[in-house]
Amino acid sequence: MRFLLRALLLTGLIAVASAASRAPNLIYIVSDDQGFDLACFGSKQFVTPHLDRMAAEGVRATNFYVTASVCTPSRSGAITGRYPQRNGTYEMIRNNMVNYGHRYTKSEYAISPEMTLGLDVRELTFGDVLRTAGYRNACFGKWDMGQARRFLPLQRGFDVFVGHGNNGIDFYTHERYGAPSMFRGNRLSLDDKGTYSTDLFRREALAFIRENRTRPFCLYLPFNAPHGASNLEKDSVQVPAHYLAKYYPGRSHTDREVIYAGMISAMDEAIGEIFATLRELGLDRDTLVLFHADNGRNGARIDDIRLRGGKGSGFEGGLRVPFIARWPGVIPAGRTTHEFITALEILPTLAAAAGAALPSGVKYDGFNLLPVLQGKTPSPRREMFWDFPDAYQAARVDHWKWVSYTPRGRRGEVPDKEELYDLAADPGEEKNLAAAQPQKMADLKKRFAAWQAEMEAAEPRGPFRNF
Ligand SMILES: [Ca+2]
Repeated sequence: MRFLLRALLLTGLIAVASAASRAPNLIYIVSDDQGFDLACFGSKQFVTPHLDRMAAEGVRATNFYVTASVCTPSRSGAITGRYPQRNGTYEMIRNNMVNYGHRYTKSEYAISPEMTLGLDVRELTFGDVLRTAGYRNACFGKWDMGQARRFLPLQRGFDVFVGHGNNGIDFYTHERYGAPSMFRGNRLSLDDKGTYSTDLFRREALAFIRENRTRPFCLYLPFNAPHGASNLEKDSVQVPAHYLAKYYPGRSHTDREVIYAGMISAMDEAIGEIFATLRELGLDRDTLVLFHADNGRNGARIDDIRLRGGKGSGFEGGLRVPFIARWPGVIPAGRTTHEFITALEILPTLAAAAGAALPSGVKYDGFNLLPVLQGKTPSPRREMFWDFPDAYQAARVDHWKWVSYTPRGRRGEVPDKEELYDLAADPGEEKNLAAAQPQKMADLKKRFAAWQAEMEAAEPRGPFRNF
């Protein structure tokens, strides 16, 4: 208790401690390739009653950004609390240039990037940080930080793991390019082959909550939904038919958008069961739950798109995603915040809620979000930067956004485009102000160059940098 009190004093969280009766449970849920496709964010055609209820009982954020518009570097930023360029995992960890339908042999897969690359083992995850405060940590879902043993969650601060270490799997066979990919702990397991992966992660999450109901726990639940399958023909239906039939009775069940929406509804139902279990066990008020998408929507054109671009792009539709936080009694219900916040804030927020001190000697790029979510202080964040190889560079400084991108092909083959937007007036990035505001654009490029220099000067880490 003395340790907890000291840690709370250090993190300035006495107000939180008096509202919560014990060290809170932490549940951090991530969806995969989901844009603002939730009814509570205005996409009325999506059936997401449980996430909508979470938003009604908590805070919804409209200006939350991830660190990249693709899976791996987005997740590495949140897991470590550090820019991907600092932690070294700034690109995808995947076997590039493989067509759908390719099947690896076991030995061929064993030496491929997906098996040999991972998040630098010197990096600390939020699991590592929470352990110092006595938390029991689980990860169920898409780890995506490498799948050689040294990269798997049990070696990275987590006590329990069921999921896949690579970027994407078939939701039923759990294979990627023909390679079995579902781990139980450190071992590949075929025990659950055939079980829809959203159902599998839900089942494991519910069991973990029950088993640990008398002690503080952290449940990291990175769903692979609604990401497409990675090793099959592109049109395979990766969701149980009853979700399609229940929610979209009038439309074709092979319609890609209907499948996408059904996958989101299956995930939403799983999240609803988690909340029901928290209520049943009396843990509802002792649990902080965070939810966001890892990047924007992948391709599917659904009629109420309001942001430009999607997965893989430097525009808002790739980088800005839905975020919801709920902690009854600590975070007010029914609030919407328009403050500028990012996934770099996740680790410091989990640590602060837990009363865990951040490790000394580690440079973090974010801050504790709780006072912002509570409406007590404005966000201290003024700027954010992105740099994805061969695709885009971007900076947001206050409400200004600079983006440089390759319009097609690979970077360098055609001239990059450079654009400037005033997000306060033009969140859809439709009115390019580059010619009208040359000084503003120069200012943003200068900030980007300074950030880039800082990243290059940082201790080199990760699978891609040459050191
Ligand atoms: Ca993703």
